[in-house]
Amino acid sequence: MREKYKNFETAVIHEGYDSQVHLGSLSTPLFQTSTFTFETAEQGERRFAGMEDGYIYSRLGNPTVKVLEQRIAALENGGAGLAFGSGMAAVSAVLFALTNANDHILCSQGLYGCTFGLLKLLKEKYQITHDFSGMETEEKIRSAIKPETACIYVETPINPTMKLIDLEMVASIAKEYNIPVVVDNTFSTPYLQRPLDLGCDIVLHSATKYICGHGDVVAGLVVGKKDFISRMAMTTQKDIGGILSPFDAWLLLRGLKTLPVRMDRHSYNAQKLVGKLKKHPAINRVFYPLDRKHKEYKIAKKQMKQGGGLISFEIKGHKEDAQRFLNELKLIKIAVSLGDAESLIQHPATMTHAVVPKEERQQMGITDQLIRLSVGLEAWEDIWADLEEGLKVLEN
Ligand code: LCS
Repeated sequence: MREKYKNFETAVIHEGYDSQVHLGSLSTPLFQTSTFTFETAEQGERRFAGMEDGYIYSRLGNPTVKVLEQRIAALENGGAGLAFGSGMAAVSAVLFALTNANDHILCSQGLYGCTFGLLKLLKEKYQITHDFSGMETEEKIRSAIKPETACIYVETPINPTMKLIDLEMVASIAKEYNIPVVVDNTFSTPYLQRPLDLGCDIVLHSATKYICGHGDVVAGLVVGKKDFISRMAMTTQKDIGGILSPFDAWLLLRGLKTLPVRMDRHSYNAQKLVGKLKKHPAINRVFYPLDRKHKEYKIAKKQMKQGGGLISFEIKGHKEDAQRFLNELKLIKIAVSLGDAESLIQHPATMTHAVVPKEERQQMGITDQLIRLSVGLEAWEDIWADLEEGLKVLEN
């Protein structure tokens, strides 16, 4: 892909759109329509039969959404893309497409809370089982693969522990067994990490986060080989129906243009804050991919361009101390979600990962002391001043 625009920073602005076929409109036109008219009944028949290209109904495709799908496909270096009404709509459409009743899914040791919830649902309703693995070594991956393993599903960095998975290693083993590897690339975005280039098969996003970047859309994106994406478009998207609205696609196209600039700034701010947090006496441990002390620093170096905008850290004390600290913050907002211009902070054990039973949560590394910070685009000095002031409550 990306033959048209070699550089990411250019593709993110131009890919998939030609202003000259839209009356010269610089901004992608918003096709805010549910349906498309046919010139004749015969034309309608040909479109439904797939004998003629053209739009039919916005659940089956929309020109504004299409630009976004082509753009993300190019940025991830994949064959085709598909947009959804939320990250979870994207995750569920992919898992429904890849599995049958009684199959097995091998997962990274740690996943976003609702993805965990979806796995539980698949198990209860269709006996689709799953296992978690740290995937630290080839042996660990091999021993976790079963004859009925239908896919390997990983987040890296993992939400919210910031643990990493070696994508090249997982992909090369999965190839031997002919098992597709799905990567949730939400935390990194294609600017920092491109799983398909490392041999993985499908990449997905909660586009609600960095792809949007402005906290005003809930959306999901999937990129993979053309035939897989076409199959999904006609089954687990068309018939389950979790599509993206044209207006939200338009907002995502606008947000996406500044992705590289934003990610550079998020990463820079995060690096500065990691240095400060590590030295603070009220903090036990800090987790950030490109911190030299990170357990999987080598993996981060190998597969990530920069460390991104998420930091997690453990405070000294108990759950109540974590909550007292959050309550002291003024600039940084207490909120789930991430990847916005505003710095956001949350307590995973009682918020994003509250649905995960305590024992499994602890196996994943989500303690009551763990806090996740989504570093915004503000001056890092102001973010640090707020953190430092808030941390004082733990010193008394
Ligand atoms: N994958 C990851 C890694 C996520 O962090 C999220 C949402 C999703 C998928 C689902 O995407 P959504 O449907 O919300 O667009 N993560 C959230 C979080 O950490 N805080 O709030 C939502």
